[in-house]
Amino acid sequence: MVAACGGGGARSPDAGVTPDAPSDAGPPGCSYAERADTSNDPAGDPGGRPMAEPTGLEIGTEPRTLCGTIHTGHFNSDTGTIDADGYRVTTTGAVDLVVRFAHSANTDVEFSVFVFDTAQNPALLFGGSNNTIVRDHGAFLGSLPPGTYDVVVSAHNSADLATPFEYRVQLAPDLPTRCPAVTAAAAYTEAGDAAGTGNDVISVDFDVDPHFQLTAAADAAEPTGLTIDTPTAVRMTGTSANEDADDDYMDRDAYLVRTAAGTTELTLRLRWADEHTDLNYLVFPADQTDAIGSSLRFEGNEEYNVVAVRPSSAYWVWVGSHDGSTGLPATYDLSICGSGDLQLGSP
Ligand SMILES: [Ca+2]
Ligand SMILES: [Ca+2]
Ligand SMILES: [Ca+2]
Ligand SMILES: [Ca+2]
Repeated sequence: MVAACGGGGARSPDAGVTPDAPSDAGPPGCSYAERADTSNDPAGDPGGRPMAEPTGLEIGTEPRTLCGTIHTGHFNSDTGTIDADGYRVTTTGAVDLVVRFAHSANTDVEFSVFVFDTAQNPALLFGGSNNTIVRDHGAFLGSLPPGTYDVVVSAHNSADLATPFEYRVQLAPDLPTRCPAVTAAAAYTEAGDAAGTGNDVISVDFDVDPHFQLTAAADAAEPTGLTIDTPTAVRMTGTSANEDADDDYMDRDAYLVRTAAGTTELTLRLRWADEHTDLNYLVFPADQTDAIGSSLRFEGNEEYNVVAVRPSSAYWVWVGSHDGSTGLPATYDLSICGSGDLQLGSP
């Protein structure tokens, strides 16, 4: 029973065995392999009786990997869709998920994974696309109540491609143990903010375009010297000062970190004490102002999200206290975990 999924290099090391894997699991590392491209697009031509493929997979209990191909030859010029592939899955309990995807396109395409309910007019529940910088893989979080869902994988472009390409989508349980807050001593403590706003770097104002801009000041991201690898999570700590910048934020703190050679994804967990303080974070490629990741909730005293990154690269992690925050100055802890969990196996 378990052999169908064994031996793949693409699975997370803690994936364990996969009981009840369907016999059509396909290549190593795949829990299910696409079978019916021409009819698996739930938004396709009704005359073709399209429907998501019945994978028989339960998700949320252990990592499940869907393997498929973005096929060519049925480009939809109205929507720019190269191919869309739907997969029907179930959950028996309420689940928190981390969804990862990777693909092998050799040209720049928009690649998306969306999760819908199975109503006659399906509702989009959550999903994600490749970001503007990291094009070949991505990750996002979502939660589902017990039920049946369609995972729709799609790729968009201005024209059809010359050649098809492979992809993998992993739906893994996002357990509290995956990236818990680090309780060990901080590996880095904010250093450059004592005399004002020396580390602010980016102004965030949703009333102006672009929303993210370099500040006019001669400030700089703090060079933490930290490299985020996959075995060891790091903790950083800082203070959000009671200091009102001329944007949507009070104090803003930017930190320069690097990713290790095997790190393709970061999970960031930002915590502070007072739930009336509203701290947010953003992730930018170093020296750029296009954010590739964020967590911008308005309630509670924790922000938590994942962001796809490139290995061996430099990033700015920016932490700000939103205007209207009370309880400043507020100390905060930022735990960052690196992952290299999903790689596209050799096609
Ligand atoms: Ca396909
Ligand atoms: Ca299809
Ligand atoms: Ca600060
Ligand atoms: Ca600052």
